[in-house]
Amino acid sequence: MSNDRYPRIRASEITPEEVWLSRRDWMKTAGIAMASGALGGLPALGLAASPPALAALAAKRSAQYVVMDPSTPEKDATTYNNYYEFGMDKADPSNYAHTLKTSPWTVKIEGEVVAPKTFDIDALRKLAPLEERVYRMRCVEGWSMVIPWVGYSLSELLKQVQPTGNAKYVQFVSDVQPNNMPGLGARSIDWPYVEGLRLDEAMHPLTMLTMGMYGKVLPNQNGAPVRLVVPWKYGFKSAKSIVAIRFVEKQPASSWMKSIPSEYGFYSNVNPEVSHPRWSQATERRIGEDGLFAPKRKTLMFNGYGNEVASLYQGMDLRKNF
Ligand SMILES: Nc1nc2c(c(=O)[nH]1)N[C@H]1C(S)=C(S)[C@@H](COP(=O)(O)O)O[C@H]1N2
Ligand SMILES: [Mo]
Repeated sequence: MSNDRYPRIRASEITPEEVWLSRRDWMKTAGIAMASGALGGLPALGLAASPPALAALAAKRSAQYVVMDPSTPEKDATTYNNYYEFGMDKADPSNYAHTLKTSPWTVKIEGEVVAPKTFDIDALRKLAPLEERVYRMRCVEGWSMVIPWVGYSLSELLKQVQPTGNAKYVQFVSDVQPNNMPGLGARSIDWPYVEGLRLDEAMHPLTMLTMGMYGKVLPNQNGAPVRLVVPWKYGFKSAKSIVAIRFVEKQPASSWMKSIPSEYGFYSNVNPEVSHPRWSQATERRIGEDGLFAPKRKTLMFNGYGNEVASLYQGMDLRKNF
């Protein structure tokens, strides 16, 4: 599949972080309005409204899965987001995602399973004990955060539906709400946003079905009411606002592979040795901690989760399977 007929992705989406930020700085300096309403033609949906208070979501802190790095300030983790259904600017999700309708909410488990089931969000919150896990997260754009998530291993849910012998992969489907998502018009992605994992990756205990962060339910901009978190892969694997989980036999489509297959592979493991075709992945900027010109951190293989996950890829060429 070729992508060269016409550019489907806007520059703001694909430029490395530094370039994008300096462009924003330039726009600020030049006095160009930064509100998305002015830039992207999005309606100014309640920009003045204060964010709704989020309900607490109590969880026991995991004994196993807490990284030592200090957590990213909540303010940064909830205002610097990628959620393209709400626009492409980092501030768009926090400005616009209050229109996301998160109740009622169900997640369908379907495909190659003996017992297909639909769970509503209350059932999901009660399905297994909620844990707080502090994970390192790394976006393919070159920035990272450390986030205290609330949820449990996705395997707790998947094992309840008994995958058949044909199930080799799992696909995750985000919601599409045409009236509530001002970013859908961009057409850079073929909605709904979809992602996929191999079955053993989906069943790995680190892979988390996530319903909260910072001790509260997920804010809409972070993927309310339920999302995936896969800490050893680039952030785009962690699909937000999931409505369906499908067991499939063949490697499923993922939105970024469909958009730009030459740049985004199925595996998307964090790997400092495999550069993105247009920028290095050797280092990262930790959001909230470092200034734009502060020294960057070295990116770790599998985002630092090699002890846990390297065995999943034994014998695979991780340059080919990027
Ligand atoms: N449905 C959906 N899920 C998504 C995205 C998106 O645009 N739409 N962006 C991905 C990307 S690129 C990243 S880096 C993370 C960001 O998660 P955060 O905003 O909670 O940090 O969400 C991922 N999940
Ligand atoms: Mo990302």
